[in-house]
Amino acid sequence: MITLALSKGRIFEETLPLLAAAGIEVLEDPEKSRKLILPTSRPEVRVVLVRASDVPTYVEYGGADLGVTGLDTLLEHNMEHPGGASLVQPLDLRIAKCRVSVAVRSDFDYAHAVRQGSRLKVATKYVGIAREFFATKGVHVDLIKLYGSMELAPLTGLADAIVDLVSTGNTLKANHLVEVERIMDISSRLVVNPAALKLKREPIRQIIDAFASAIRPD
Ligand code: PRT
Ligand code: MG
Repeated sequence: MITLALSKGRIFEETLPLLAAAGIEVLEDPEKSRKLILPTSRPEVRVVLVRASDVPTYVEYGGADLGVTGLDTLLEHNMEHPGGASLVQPLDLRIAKCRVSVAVRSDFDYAHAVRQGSRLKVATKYVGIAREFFATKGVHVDLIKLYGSMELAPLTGLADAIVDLVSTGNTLKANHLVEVERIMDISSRLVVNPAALKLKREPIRQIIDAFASAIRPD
């Protein structure tokens, strides 16, 4: 049995064409079914649905043989679990693209605050990425960990800035926030458990090769 960990939503949707290239069709719609283990058209392959931020954990500890996860989630996972068994990362799937950026209220003078060497309050789900970014820049920050709705933090005075994912920029605009720094570009990665890759080499290689052949260039 080969177990693939996916999260519902954009990662699931954008992985479907790659699965199709591997001859794998998921037999149930996760938006309609309550099942967390989904059978596929290949009896030896199943999909498990987990929280996006749990995909690296499932694959690292062997709850799944492989998974699809955003680079944001993968980097943050690796920073929170140093010394964890390293995941094999054979492919950039070029799906679920976005960027990690710093955003502030449109009336906040970020450049001035940075020049002044002010201490910035930064709210984010990406504490590891944010800490490294501001440390490299030489900006002192107080990091406030949030689990969602980061956009609210500058509007309520909880923080001066946020570090969050941006794709179209519409969410920032709707909340009167502006992007002031682009930290990194993000896409989703295939991750594989190293022991599974050894034990189930042939079937896993076949899936990696099929995914590779189906990656779309920009
Ligand atoms: O929701 P949950 O807490 O379970 O997990 P999650 O939010 O991490 O999962 P999900 O499915 O929302 O995101 C999974 C992955 O998709 C992320 O880890 C990214 O790698 C990738 N991705 C790509 C995005 C976006 N684009 C994106 N736009 N993830 C989230 N967003 C959010 C962003 O946080 C912001 O709130 O969409 C909003 C901004 O979108 P725009 O288009 O208005 O800029
Ligand atoms: Mg989400």
